[in-house]
Amino acid sequence: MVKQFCHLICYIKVALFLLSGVLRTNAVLDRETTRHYWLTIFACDGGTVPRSSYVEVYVEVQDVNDNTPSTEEPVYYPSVLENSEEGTTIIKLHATDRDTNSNNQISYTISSGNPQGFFAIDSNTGKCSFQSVWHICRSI
Ligand SMILES: [Ca+2]
Ligand SMILES: [Ca+2]
Repeated sequence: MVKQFCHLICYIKVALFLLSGVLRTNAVLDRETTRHYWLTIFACDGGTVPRSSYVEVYVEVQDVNDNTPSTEEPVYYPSVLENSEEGTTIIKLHATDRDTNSNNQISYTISSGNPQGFFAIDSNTGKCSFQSVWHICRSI
C-alpha cells in the first residue's frame, strides 16, 4: 500500500494548512491587505524511491463589505453667504471605501439637519449646494 504525503511550501506569514490534500485557511484573511496568494504545493509518494511533483495554486481572496466609507475629516465647517444664489456649491465631499466592486460604491444623501430643504447634495459626486426658498416654494 502506498502511503501518500502532501506538504505545503508556503512563502507567506498567513499560513494555509494542507492535510490529506485539503487546503484550509489557518488565519482570518483580509482582502484589503492581501488580494491573492500563490502557493507552491509539493506532493510525494511513500515509495522506496519516492516520486514527487509540484503544483501551483492561486488563491484569490474574495471581498466582503467589512469597511465603511470614510472622509478625510470627521467634521467639516464650510460657510455660505446669506444671500447666495441658488445652486451655490457649499462643499464637495469625497468619501473612500477600502472594499472593492459594489462594496465601495458610495452615494451621498443628507440624512438630517435639513428640514426646510435649503440644501441639496448630488448623490453621485457629493457636491452639496444651496437651494433658495423660492425654488422650494415653486416645487410645492
Ligand atoms: Ca464598504
Ligand atoms: Ca472587504
